[in-house]
Amino acid sequence: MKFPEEVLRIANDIRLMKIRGAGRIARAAAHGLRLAAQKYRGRDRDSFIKYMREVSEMIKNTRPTAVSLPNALTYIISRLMKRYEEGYGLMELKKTVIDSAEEFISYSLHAIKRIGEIGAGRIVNGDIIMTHCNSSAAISIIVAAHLRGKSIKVYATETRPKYQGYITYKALREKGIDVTLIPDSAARFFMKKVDKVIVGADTVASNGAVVNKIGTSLIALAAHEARVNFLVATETYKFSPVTVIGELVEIEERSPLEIVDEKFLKKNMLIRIRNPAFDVTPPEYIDAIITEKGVIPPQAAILILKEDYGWVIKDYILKIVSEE
Ligand code: RUB
Repeated sequence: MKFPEEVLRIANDIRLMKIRGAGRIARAAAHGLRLAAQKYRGRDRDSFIKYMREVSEMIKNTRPTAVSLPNALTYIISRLMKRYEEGYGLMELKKTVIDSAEEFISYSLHAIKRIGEIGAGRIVNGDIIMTHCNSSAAISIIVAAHLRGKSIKVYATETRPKYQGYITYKALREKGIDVTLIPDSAARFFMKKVDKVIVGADTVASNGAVVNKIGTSLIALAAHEARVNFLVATETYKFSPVTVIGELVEIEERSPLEIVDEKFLKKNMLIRIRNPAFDVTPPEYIDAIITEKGVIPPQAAILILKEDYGWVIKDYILKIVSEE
C-alpha cells in the first residue's frame, strides 16, 4: 500500500535522527498516524484498519530501542481497534485516530512540563549537575530549577559520536544557565565536583533498569563510586510492558560511518567497528526515577507498568499461556 509522502518523510526523519530523542520520536509517530488518517481517501472501514496498521508498523520499524515509539502507536491503534470492534463508521474511526494522536501529543508535552516541576523540587541551591546526551525531560528539570531562582551549574557531556550534548549545551545556555561542555571520557574526572546526575530515558524495564544513550551506564558507575545522586527523568510512556514477560530491549547498532569517515573506512577495509547507540543502567545505580506521576524508586517501575499497561501485559501473558 502507498503511504502519504509526509508520513514517509516523518519515518525517514526518525530513521536518520533528524527527529530524535524518545519523547520527540513518540510525538512524531503520533503525528504521523494523525496525518495518515487525515490523508486516507479509501471508502471502507476494513481497508482503513489494514492501512492504519501498516502505517503504524512502518513507523515502528524506524528505530528499535525507544519504547516510547511503539507505546505511542499502541495508544492510538488500541483506541482505533476498540471503536472498530464497536462498529463505528469510517468517519468516526478517522476521528478516533486524529483525536487520540492529539491527546497523546498534548499528554506528552504536559508530562515533560510536570517532570520539570516535580524534579526542580529535588534541586538544591548551589547544585552542580551533570547530564548526558540531550533529554527534554532532564532539561525540563534543570530549566525549572533555574527559573525558581536556584543557582546551578551544569556539566553537559558531548555525547559522541552524534554530539547531542551540543544541543543540550545550547538549550541551557539560551536560558542563561551556567553550563560547561565536557568530553564523555571526562565524566569521572568531574564527578567529584558534581551533586546530581540527571539523564533521560529511552526505555525503562520492569525491573527499573534504564536504557539511555550509550555512555549513561559508565556515568552511573562513576556517580555510584563517588556517591553522587543519579536521577532519571522520564515520562511514563517510556516504561516497557514487554519487559514484564522477560523480553530484552533491543539495543540499536548504528553505522560505523558515525565513528570514522568513508575515506578511513576505505583505507582500512579490515577494520571492525561497533557503534551501539544505547546502554543499560542497572537499577542498583539509580537513586530515583522522576516521572510526571511522581518520583519512584527504580524497583517500583512494575507498579507504573501495572497501572498504565496492565491490559497489554494481560494480553501478552494470555498469549504465552495459550501457546504453551
Ligand atoms: C536520545 C537519548 C535521550 C532520551 C531521552 O538518543 O538517549 O537521552 O531519548 O530524551 P537519540 P527525551 O539522540 O539517539 O535519539 O527526554 O528528550 O525523550
